[in-house]
Amino acid sequence: MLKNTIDLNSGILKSYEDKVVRRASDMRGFYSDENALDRLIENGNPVIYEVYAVPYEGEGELSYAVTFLHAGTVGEEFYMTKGHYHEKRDRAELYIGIRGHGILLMQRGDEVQWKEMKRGDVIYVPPHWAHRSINVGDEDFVFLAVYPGDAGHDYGSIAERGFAKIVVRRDGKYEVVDNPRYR
Ligand code: M6P
Ligand code: ZN
Repeated sequence: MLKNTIDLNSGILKSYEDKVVRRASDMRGFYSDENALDRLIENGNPVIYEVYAVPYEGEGELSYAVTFLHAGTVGEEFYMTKGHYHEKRDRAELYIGIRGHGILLMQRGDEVQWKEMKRGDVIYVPPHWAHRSINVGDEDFVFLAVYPGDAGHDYGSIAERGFAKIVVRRDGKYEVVDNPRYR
């Protein structure tokens, strides 16, 4: 498919091949407050995010995806994606904000960086940096990601250790704080 269309108001991608839906129950181990996550799972197990992807998996190709990250918190931690390293660590990624208000949290070793992301913002994730998006707004946070077709997703290290920082709601605002469970 050489041409596709994104409705830049909604973020809806006209054609896609893969759809991934992650509910609260798919996020076990990723949030700090496990009791809050259990309560959410018992309380309707809401969708946290949806990813609509057009993969081209060969070396030298580019895949892309639109993610709809819904608004909410698990305990005091904002809804977020699992986050991943690329299996091929030296593969970069480009994020483009479409709507809503989010943060892109990046980590390499113990070094952490984060950038606010809104409509029109372009954020470059260099090779070797793990990345996670977080919705700090009150509506969906929607963005486009473009990444090398052979990058691959490595969730293991994030599942085990988490990121060094978490993003929490305090006094109606967001704060990036040390992750008490970071190993
Ligand atoms: C972006 C891209 C995708 C990724 C998705 C959800 O669209 O980085 O590759 O799958 O976000 O993030 P995760 O895979 O970490 O749950
Ligand atoms: Zn990636």
